[in-house]
Amino acid sequence: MTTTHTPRVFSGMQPTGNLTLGNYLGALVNFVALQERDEFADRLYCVVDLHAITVFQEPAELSRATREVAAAYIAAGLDPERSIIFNQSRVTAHAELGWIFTCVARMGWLNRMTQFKEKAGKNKENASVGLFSYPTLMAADILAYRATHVPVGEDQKQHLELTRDIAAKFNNDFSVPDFFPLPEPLIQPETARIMSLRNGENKMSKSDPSDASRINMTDSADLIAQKIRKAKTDPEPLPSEVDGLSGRAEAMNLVGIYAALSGQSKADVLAEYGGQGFGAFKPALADLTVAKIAPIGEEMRRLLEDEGAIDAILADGAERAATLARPVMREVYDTLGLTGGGSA
Ligand code: AQP
Repeated sequence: MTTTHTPRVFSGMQPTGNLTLGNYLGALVNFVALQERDEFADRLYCVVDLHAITVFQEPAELSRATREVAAAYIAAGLDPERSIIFNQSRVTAHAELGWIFTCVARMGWLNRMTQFKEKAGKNKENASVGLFSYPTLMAADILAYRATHVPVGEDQKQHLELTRDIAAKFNNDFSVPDFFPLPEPLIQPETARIMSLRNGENKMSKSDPSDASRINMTDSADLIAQKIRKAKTDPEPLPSEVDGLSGRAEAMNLVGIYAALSGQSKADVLAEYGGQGFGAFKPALADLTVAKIAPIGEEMRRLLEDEGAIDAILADGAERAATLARPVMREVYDTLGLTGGGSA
C-alpha cells in the first residue's frame, strides 16, 4: 500500500549518563544531516527521560542529564527552530499511547527483544516491567507523530521492527488501514555500531561501568587523547586492505572511528596508514577525535551554564510536539471507543 503520511523524522536519546562518541556517530551526526533534507516536513528530536527511568535514576542527575542531552543536540548542530527539541515527559501523548500499545503488543514479541535480555542480564525477575515493555513506549514516541523515518544506531533496529508490527496490528485490529505509517529506520552502515575501546566485541555504551571504554562528549582534550592511547589493540600493523581487518575487532573499530570522523572510507584510511603500527595510528586518531569532539564538549559546557535557556528550548519544543500529537491522539481515542479520553 502506498502511504499517505507526511514525511516526518523522529528520534531520541536517553539521558542515562554522558553521551558517547557512539551516540554521536551512530545517531546524532545523522540527526544533523537530516536537518538539511527538505523532503521532511518536521524533525522531532526527543530526550527520552521516561525511557531512562526504566532503570533507577537519581532524580537530580536525571534532570542534569536531560539538559545535557539537549545541549549536546544543539552543540552538535541541531537548530531549535528547524528541529523540534524537547523531553518526552513534557508531552503526555507518549505515556498515553505507550499504555495503549502495551495492550496491542504481544508478550511473545517482547520476549524476543535482545536488548531486554542484555540489560536485564541474569537478574530478569528483578528488572522493572518498564524495561521489559520499553519498545512499546518507543513505538508510541514515533507513532504519536505518525513519524515515517527514524535515524538510529544498529542496536535499535529490532525495536523499530516491533514498532512496525505494532502499527500494522493496530491498523488491522481496528480496521483503519494506513492509520499509522510503518516507519523506516535510517541507519548509517559505517557508524551503526561503534564499539568499546576496551573490548571490540562490546558496543560503546553510556552505562558501561568502565569510563575508559568510551569517549564522552564532554571529555577534555587530554582525557580523549589518553583514552585513545590506552585503547585495546593487537600487536599487528594495520593492513592495507579492509579485508585484513576481519577478525581484528579493535583495529576495525578504531579505523572505523577515524573514517567516520574524517569523512573518509575505511579503504582511504588504510591507504594512508596500512603497514603502520598503532604507535603511529593512535596519535593521529587522538588528534582527529580531539579536533572534532572537544569543541562540541566546550559548546555543551557553555550552553549548560544557562539552564533557563535550555529549559525554554525544551518547553517550546514540547509545545510544538504536542500540537502535532494532539490530533493523532484524538483519533486514537475515538478509534478505540475510549469516549472523551485523553489529556488534551
Ligand atoms: N555504540 C553505538 N554505536 C552506534 N550507535 C549507538 N547508539 C548508542 N550506542 C551506539 C545509538 O544512539 C542512539 C541513542 O541511544 P540511547 O540513548 O537510546 O540508548 P542506547 O541505544 O541503549 O545507548 P547506550 O549508550 O548504550 O545507552 P545505555 O547505556 O543507557 O543503554 C540510538 O539511536 C542508538 O542506536
